[in-house]
Amino acid sequence: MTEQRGLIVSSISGFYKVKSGGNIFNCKARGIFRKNYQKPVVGDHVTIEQAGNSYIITEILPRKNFFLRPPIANIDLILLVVSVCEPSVNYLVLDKLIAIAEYKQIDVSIIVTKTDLSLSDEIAQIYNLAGITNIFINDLDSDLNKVYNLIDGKISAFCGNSGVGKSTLLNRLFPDLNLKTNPISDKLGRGKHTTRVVELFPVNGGFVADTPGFSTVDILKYDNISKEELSGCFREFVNYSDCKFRSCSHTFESSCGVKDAVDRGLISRRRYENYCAIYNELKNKKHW
Ligand SMILES: Nc1nc2c(ncn2[C@@H]2O[C@H](COP(=O)(O)OP(=O)(O)OP(=O)(O)O)[C@@H](O)[C@H]2O)c(=O)[nH]1
Ligand SMILES: [Mg+2]
Ligand SMILES: [Zn+2]
Repeated sequence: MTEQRGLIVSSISGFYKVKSGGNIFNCKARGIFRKNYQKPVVGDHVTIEQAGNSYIITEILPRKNFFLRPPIANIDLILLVVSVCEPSVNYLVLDKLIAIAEYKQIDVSIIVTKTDLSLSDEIAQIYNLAGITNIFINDLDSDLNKVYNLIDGKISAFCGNSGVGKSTLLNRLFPDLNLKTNPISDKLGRGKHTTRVVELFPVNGGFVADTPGFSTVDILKYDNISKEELSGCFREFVNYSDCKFRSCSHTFESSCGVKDAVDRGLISRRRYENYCAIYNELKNKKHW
């Protein structure tokens, strides 16, 4: 049997599409993976082998990084998509996602949609101060070009709340994708969870992943960041960590460089408050 290498581009209830060379192979995973609590995910580099009329995934090659939600591996860039309204930005969720990306040392940027419906300087103010790239998508080619430049040659995952317009944006960037989109629900003002699975698409100069939307992020369940590691996941804090106490948590201590920077307007108060909220969640982790 000849083995060949490929990249998992989709996964639906135990069936995988693996891109190898110019072809797509429909595969199932070898039974041994489940026994070892391993599960191939989209973005995995794998080896596949023909077995009769079908193909099986025989090995998952080592991962550069891994996300449980959305389930995806080997990402170069995470694009966190938020909309100025319908639904409006949940900054706590956004800062959690940024922290997780920083923890995994994956490049992260923010893309802002629905700027035709409402104006918001807040997002740019907060994240420029933090040094996190944020792109506002208006009906201009120049804005799309900013995104093309960002994702060029990379494997990029578009992530964010349901209904913010991830699939719509991907369709604008790459009209051939023809992804399904849906208006948000009138009654609840929430997205309809239109995209159901993670899927990776080869595009000019890289791969893009569309992912299902979500509304909450449980950093405790999905990642093992310790409270001591959290301030390292807020990149702008690093410049101001000249605190009196060596192991300063930047929450209750006196003579804290981070708190001082917040008071002087050098760190966004919003980011800082979310840091404290996440810190407290992590602190209380043991209790349950
Ligand atoms: N006015 C306006 N509407 C937009 C914009 N982007 C997306 N929408 C609309 O928002 C709705 C939701 O868009 P989708 O692309 O389905 O959202 P999604 O993020 O893929 O949602 P899920 O697949 O559920 O996670 C659709 O009705 C889009 O037409 C925008 O920039 N402006
Ligand atoms: Mg979608
Ligand atoms: Zn401090």
